[in-house]
Amino acid sequence: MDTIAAISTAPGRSAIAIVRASGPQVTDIISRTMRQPLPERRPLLRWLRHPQSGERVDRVLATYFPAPQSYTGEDVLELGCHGGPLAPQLAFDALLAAGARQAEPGEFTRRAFLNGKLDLLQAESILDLVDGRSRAQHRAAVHQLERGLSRRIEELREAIVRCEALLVYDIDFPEEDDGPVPGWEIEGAAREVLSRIERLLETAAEGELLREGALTVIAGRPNAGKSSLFNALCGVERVIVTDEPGTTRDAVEALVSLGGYPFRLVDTAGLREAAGKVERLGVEVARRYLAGADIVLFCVEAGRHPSDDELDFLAGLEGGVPVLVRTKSDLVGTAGREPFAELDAPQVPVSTVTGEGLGELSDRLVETAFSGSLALEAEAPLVTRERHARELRRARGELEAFLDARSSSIAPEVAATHLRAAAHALEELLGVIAPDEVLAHVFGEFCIGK
Ligand SMILES: Nc1nc2c(ncn2[C@@H]2O[C@H](COP(=O)(O)OP(=O)(O)O)[C@@H](O)[C@H]2O)c(=O)[nH]1
Ligand SMILES: [Mg+2]
Repeated sequence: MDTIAAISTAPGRSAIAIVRASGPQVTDIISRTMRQPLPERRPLLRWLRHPQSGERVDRVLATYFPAPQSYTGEDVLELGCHGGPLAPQLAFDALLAAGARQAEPGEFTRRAFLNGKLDLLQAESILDLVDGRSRAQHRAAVHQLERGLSRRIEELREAIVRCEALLVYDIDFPEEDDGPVPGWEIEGAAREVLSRIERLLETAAEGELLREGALTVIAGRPNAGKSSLFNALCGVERVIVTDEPGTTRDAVEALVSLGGYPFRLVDTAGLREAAGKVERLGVEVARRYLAGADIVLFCVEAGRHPSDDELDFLAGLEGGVPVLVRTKSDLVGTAGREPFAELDAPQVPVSTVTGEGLGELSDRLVETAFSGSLALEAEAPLVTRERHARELRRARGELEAFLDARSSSIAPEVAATHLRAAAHALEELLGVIAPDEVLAHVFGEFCIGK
């Protein structure tokens, strides 16, 4: 095993930066770059020197974590050096000159995983913590780091292994019809695991949304107030707003956190040139996003009744759930805010001038996109990645095949192979068994230094 090093903090001007190394040569690197040895697990100020020239590189806060009590489970050296474009780079160069090599993306965490410091689900949660941009995603990631999902998967796996054990008994003593384990008990246990897997799979769609953000497409007639709404929800002046219809040239996308939940907000592209159906109706919409939309925020000025064309557009929506925004509510009195009886979508009067209704709108959006996670208790595990859903579906398929086999005349030895395969899928999910390509995929998403 060689020794890796990386700058672990983001580049740019900053008070401090962290540079670290992990591997068997760490003590050697310490003696080549510092004049005095470092005690274990106690940060001390030291001059870091270039191993060849002996030149002082930086005064650093150096901590030595001996294996196995470190992030990676190996010997680790962590340097808090000065930030900025140059100082961390020079400290890093000194570590390379002393025998380390540049770490691959995610290699520290990969080593932690291989040394049993964390399982694969925890490793993924670290990625979510680093990338997280909403409170809800952060909460799910912390829970996953605490092994919330891991524990649930382990329980399911153990339950399957128990079924296997009961079945082995059945195989060994087939003539004992009324032996200590009647067949229906094994099948009942398998059915119970199956339904728990299904419940977990039900969280997958929203778990994915928590990571990706709910795709929310703003639509409506030119001048309805779409770009103003986009800006108000983003909290910054980003999109050009004018009285001139059709000024938004391209689709604009922003990831925003509303009520602690992530939304991918999309404002309308200029569709003047592409005269499709939507255009003929006089409705602007970011069409290339529409098919995948989770929510369509439809803007109609307060006090104006939606035209038949607009109602047709809403009725023709295939994917996104409509939420009607009665824009420019500051321009009308109470009569102009009356909800349209013929629409059963949520309807919210909003003014980007006074701020009226923006809070209520964000509540409606959270309810519309994340009703499932709102209903879950805070500690319930969520399935957050396609990889998780894939392995759970595989386990589900094998359990179904097992139950089918048991209800036909298939030999118990053959039925048992389905239980083994179901357990195997959950083992891959945890990373107990981790094929290289799975690891490459998981850790390839990390940044260097993590
Ligand atoms: N009084 C008032 N005017 C608004 C409000 N929202 C937008 N407007 C105005 O309506 C016009 C069109 O807005 P814009 O956001 O560009 O509409 P878009 O074409 O749908 O993107 C601009 O003059 C805005 O200043 C609002 O809440 N109250
Ligand atoms: Mg616009």
